[in-house]
Order: sequence, then C-alpha cells, then structure tokens
Amino acid sequence: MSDMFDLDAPTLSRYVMKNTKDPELVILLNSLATSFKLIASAVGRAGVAKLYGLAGEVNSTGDDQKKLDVMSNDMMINALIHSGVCCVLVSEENEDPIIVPADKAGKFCVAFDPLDGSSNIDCNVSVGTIFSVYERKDGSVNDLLRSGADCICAGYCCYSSAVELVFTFNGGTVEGFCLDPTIGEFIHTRIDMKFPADGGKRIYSCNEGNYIHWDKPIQDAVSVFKSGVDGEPYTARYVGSMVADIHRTLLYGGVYIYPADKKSPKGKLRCLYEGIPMALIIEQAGGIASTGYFQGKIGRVAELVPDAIHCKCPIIMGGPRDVGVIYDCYKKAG
Ligand code: AHM
Ligand code: MG
Repeated sequence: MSDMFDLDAPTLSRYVMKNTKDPELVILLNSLATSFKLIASAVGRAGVAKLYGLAGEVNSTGDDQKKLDVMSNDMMINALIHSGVCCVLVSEENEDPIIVPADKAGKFCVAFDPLDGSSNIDCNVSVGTIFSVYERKDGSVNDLLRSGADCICAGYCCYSSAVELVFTFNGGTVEGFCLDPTIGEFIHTRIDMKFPADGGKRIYSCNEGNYIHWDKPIQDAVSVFKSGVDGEPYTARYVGSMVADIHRTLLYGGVYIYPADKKSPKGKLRCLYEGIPMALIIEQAGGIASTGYFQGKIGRVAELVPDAIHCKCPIIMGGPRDVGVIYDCYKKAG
C-alpha cells in the first residue's frame, strides 16, 4: 500500500534549501513556484472559467493582451512583491519596470514573461513562464540590464500535459521538477539535465513562414536540414511557444531558430526574459545558444547586454551538430 505514496518526497523546496545557503533565494523560488501553481490552475480551468480571449489591452511590445496574460502577470507580480525579497520587477506585460515599495523590498531583481506563447492559449496548446533573477546593485532597472554572466538563476515553467519547472543557478546544473497535482508540490524528477551528447533527434524548429525574410545562410541551413545531412532529412517541429519548443529541444535534441531577418532585424524574442534565461539553460545543459550573425559577429546570447528592458535578440539554440550546419552556411556565405 505504501508504495502508492511517496514517503520521502524530493520536493523543490528541499532541493533549493540543500543547494543554496541563501534563505532569501529559498523564499524567492517558493514564491515563484506559488505563482506557477496559480497560473497552471488558471490555464487548466481556462475553458470552464471563460478565460479564453482578449483582455482588450496592448502590452509593452504592442501585442494584444489575453485575459490569461493579464491574470498570470498579476499572479506573478503579487507573489513576488509580497515575498519581501524583490526590489525591481520587469514583466513583458508592463511597459515600465515595477519598483517594489521600500517596506516590502529585498535584494532580488526578477524579469519574466508570465505567459509566453499566449497566441496558443485559446486552443489549449502548451504555454509557459520564463524568468531570470539578478541581485540588486543600486535598486534601479539598470540592475537587470546585465549579461547572462550576472544572472544568478534562470528558468521556465511549461504548462502542458504535465506542468514542469526547469531552472538553473548560474554555473550550476539544470534541474527539472514536475508538479504533482495530488499534493500541489513540484517534485524533483529530472536530475542534472543534459542536452543529448550526440545532438539527439534530427529536428529543426522555426517559423518557416518567415523564409522570404531570412538571410541567405539561414535559408540555406534550413534547406540542408530538409534535404538531409548524411542522407537523412530532418523532421520539422514548431509549437510556436518558445517554452515548449526549447523544452523539446533540450530533451530530444535538434535546433530551435528564431533569427534576425529583414522583417525583424533584431529577431522577435525578448533578450532579458526570453533569450538570456533560455540561453543559460541550454548552455549549462551542454548545448549552444547563439545569436547567429548579429551586430557584426556571431556571438552568444548569454553575453548580450540588453540596452533596454524589452529589447529583442535573435536566437539559435541546439547542439553542436545542428548549430554547426548553420555556422557552415555563414562561412560559405563569407
Ligand atoms: P509572446 O511572448 O508574445 O507570446 O511571443 C513569443 C512567442 C514565442 O513563444 C514563440 O517562440 C514565438 O513568439 C512565436 O512567434 P511566431 O508566431 O512569429 O512564430
Ligand atoms: Mg508572452
């Protein structure tokens, strides 16, 4: 009978308490986990609670806000402000940074996209939250305009057939936690996650509808994937929710591409709360997170320093085998 129940549950709280000596970081991760559970509950009840559709507002980057975007944002902001350990918050859904009132302020600055992939909400396709955490320097928004090297914790939570939180303390391992709905706790289910050593499944993942806007090397690389490397054509997979596409890439292998192009010269995805946190996860799991050719060179996403809280960056994330195909196409193009 007892084997039906976990007598020694390896919870998120236990992992965080064991792996950081910083009690405020424990509080922060618990507050984030609470907001992920609230968001998961709202996403799961979206149909019956009539949460599909637009809220009637436009967000920081000009996108129409969905009802669930607004709710998820409020859930995160409230949880983080009342945690007592945050001083500056940046959300995709708020044009300006949120400065936490002095009586509730602590040492962390948190950037987040509360519900990424929200164009998928109304048909119940996977969505997710992405976050990055920095430590206060002067308590202003500049504390967040730093490269990934200064990020102390980054991760995402995927709301799908299961709810899964994946995060890393910078310089550490990548760890995965599934929400056990029977006890309402995140349980440590993936230990020291690694990008597949051999590159994994041959998958390319991009919005190919942008093909005519792409630079030639990206067009060429996608043609190589389609016609086949070593005689084996790649499979195309694109959810259109970055969290789901990156989670699959991390687990199965392949390459995820949202490049700079003629339509979006800086790419589409936001540097601070989409690009950098995902780059840290992918790199610390053994993959490559490249900008492709951007600002005169091919660089790492994690070394970009955002020049504004909502700035964008191009993204090519995958293993050496597949990112190498794209690099070869850049070389050939000269
Ligand atoms: P969002 O933050 O407004 O939801 O936009 C980000 C999303 C990513 O999740 C996804 O990878 C990308 O936009 C999809 O863009 P597109 O529809 O251009 O393929
Ligand atoms: Mg979003």
